[in-house]
Amino acid sequence: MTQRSDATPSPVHLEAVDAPGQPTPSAALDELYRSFEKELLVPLWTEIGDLMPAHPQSKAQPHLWRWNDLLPLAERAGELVPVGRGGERRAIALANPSLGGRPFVAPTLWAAIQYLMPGEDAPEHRHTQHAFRFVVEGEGVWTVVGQDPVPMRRGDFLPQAGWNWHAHHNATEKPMAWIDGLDIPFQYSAEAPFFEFGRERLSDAEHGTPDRSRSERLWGHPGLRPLASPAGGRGTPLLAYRWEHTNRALADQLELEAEGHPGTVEPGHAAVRFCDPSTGSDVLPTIRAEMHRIRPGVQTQPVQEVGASVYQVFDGSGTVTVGSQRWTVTRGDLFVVPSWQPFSVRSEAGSSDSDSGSLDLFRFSDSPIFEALGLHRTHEPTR
Ligand code: 1HN
Repeated sequence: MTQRSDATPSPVHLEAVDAPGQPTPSAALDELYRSFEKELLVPLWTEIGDLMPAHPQSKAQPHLWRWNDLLPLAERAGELVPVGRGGERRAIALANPSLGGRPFVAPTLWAAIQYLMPGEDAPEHRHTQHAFRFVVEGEGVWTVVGQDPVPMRRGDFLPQAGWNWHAHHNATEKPMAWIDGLDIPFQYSAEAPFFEFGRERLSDAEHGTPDRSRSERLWGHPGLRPLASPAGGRGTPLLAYRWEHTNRALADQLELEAEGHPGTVEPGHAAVRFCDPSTGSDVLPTIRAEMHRIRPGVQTQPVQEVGASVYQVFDGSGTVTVGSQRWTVTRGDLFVVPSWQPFSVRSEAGSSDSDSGSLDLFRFSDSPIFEALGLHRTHEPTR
């Protein structure tokens, strides 16, 4: 008696091909391949090219989403789609065109635009997925992480490590949009995620609208850590990185360079990484986040890196090259750089709406995953 009915088609499909490194096609080889299929066996010689490429070959594609297309759709969703238990968030994810229509911007990363109407609450829940918010425009939403209300404003970066309870509320008269980044596809493919619903309603205290979160009062002082608080856990204890600080750090790097001192990553290109003040490491175990400022007229060196990055233009405009794709980009636009695709950018002079006159790029990536496993590599082809 066989375990499996012969009528069940095998998911294994093997074809004899006349190609270098392949056995010569014959009736006997066909018969061997049919027997492999029946027994659910796949020989390495038919698969090795895909499984062991000379360098990473991402299934994801470089792709650009324009803020001017995303925002009106999020606004429309605000009119039509209530936010509440079950759906949990009015978040609309970027789907990489070559990842099968799943809400995955890259094989490891999720990126979405989220929208909250005046007076609305997004209910409390927690999940093992690590997350952050980044605000390209607007204000008025407080994200409440572990009962600590954290205001969100343009330029702020708000990380939130997995398994923290969180909810959001819009205390103002205006709707607000922001972007979310999470490691959902990574945890999905690793079959690791857990999720729990929290309380239906926040307390009055959590509906408060303080100017700074308790986490910032404890952890948000440059170079200082509170003695009473425990050493770093799984992700940063600081829940908001304010634009005022990020902006000053970038401006200082460029000023130092102009004065002849080191500090920039390459001429005309300042960059900072958001880090856990208790450890100095990445803010989240699976996600790295950075802000880059490129002086007008500067062209960055092409870089290849293992792992995917997603960028959002925070300010200014420029021309971005990812692999064989090239786009002109402006405020709010989002694009994905798949693993090992060469990336470079040119900042355009005189972009009218820029605060600094430069091109400011927010970046997040899955680099900490690869670094933790000893798989991280970068390559700068022209250096
Ligand atoms: C989530 O909890 C948020 O808390 C955003 O804002 C996006 C996507 C999938 C699952 C949970 C949030 C999410 C999410």
